[in-house]
Amino acid sequence: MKTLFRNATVVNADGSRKCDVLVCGEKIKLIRERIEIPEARVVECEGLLMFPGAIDAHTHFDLDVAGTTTADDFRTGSRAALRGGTTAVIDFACPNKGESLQQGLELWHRKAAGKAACDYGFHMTIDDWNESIRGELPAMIAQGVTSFKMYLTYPAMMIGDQAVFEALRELNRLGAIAGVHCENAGVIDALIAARKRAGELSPASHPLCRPALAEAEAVGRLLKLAALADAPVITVHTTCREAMAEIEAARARGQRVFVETCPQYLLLEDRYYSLPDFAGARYVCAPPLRKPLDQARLWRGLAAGEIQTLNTDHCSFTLAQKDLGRADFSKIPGGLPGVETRLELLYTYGVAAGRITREKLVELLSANNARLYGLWGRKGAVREGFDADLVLYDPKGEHALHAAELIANVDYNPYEGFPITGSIRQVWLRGRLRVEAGRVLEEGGGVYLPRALPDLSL
Ligand code: DUC
Ligand code: ZN
Repeated sequence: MKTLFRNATVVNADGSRKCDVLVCGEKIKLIRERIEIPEARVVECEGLLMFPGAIDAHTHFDLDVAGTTTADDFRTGSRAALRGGTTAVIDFACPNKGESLQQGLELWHRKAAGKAACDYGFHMTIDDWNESIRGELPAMIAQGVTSFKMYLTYPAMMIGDQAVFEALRELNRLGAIAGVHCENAGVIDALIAARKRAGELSPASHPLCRPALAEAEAVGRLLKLAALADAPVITVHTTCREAMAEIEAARARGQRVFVETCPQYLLLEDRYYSLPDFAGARYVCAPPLRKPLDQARLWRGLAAGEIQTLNTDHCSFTLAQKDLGRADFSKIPGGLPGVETRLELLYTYGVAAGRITREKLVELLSANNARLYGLWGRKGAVREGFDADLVLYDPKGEHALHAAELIANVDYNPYEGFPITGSIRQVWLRGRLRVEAGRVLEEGGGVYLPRALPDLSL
């Protein structure tokens, strides 16, 4: 099957041009100013932007958290991703306590296989460190898992300094990389205990127990461990000025640090935790939402290339699930939905608002994720030979975001009522039209993406 996209404004990280794009089967075959193929089906793209499919390198589908399971599994989460212009996700596989990485990987394959509507890969969580886990790393890499996750918080998941140091060193030796959740566990536990003793049990306590400095302390510690290990590292869901200062200092020492942030840290604020009627619970996530000055710092970081990727940390819960913490904020399952709205939000509040260029949008959502996570050559650009993962974006018109329209398995939208500039007209996955005007046309169809080693030349 040949499809000819006519008169598209193709936007890549390295520039935009108006041209025709020929897709044959699953791949982009030809990009030229004018292409004539009489037998091809023609998609007229005049007035539309063509972005490469977005990659969301931070999702949590079908994950057990705080005594419950995320509302979105691979079926609902990946459909929502596709509807939002994301054609590939990288989800965090996590072995059950005491099980091997291989068992964790097989568990995640079972969760995703046959259900995913977009393509998918896995990071692997290292929540324990011993010779057996060290010995499994080459097999993970051979199976296309080339990035790993470690936690400096959450008692059930976190590992100590020696483990982080040794793991960073070993991953670097193998050419792989780790993303690390940075918050100081001891400080957080002490602050939670104090709030509980004082009977301050509402969601308003949540950000007070996870202050920006507790994140920055862990970022600083991680970056020093990474310097000692002589290893590159990724700080995931980075939220605040203090953490950015630690990153600047590490880079000034000559370290390679890759930084991720998320739309919620750019667009939502910590004052939401004090909303009446337990509404603050819907914004509980870790790290928590911060202040407008932090948002401004992150926007500046995106524009200046200090932050390389914008992913969602999609970890959705229904309002009934958030209610598990009605009597105690520390029991509210942490996480927000976001996989469905990221592209439109970044287009609106980044590109249309003049904070970033449309090429930067592609860099943040597609190109850098593809390079850092070993998908370049296949994903991340509208280029000859790459997968025909294409988003046709109509920059005209306005609409507002509403929970009722989301197809993710959630009954609220953290961005309720946010105005959006333009809209996603179509989403193509490997040469197949999969989303049209907000409707997902087919179930399933996503394939596993074994990933190459990271390209650290971003
Ligand atoms: N933070 C969240 O809010 N949810 C999932 C995991 C995490 O780190
Ligand atoms: Zn996460």
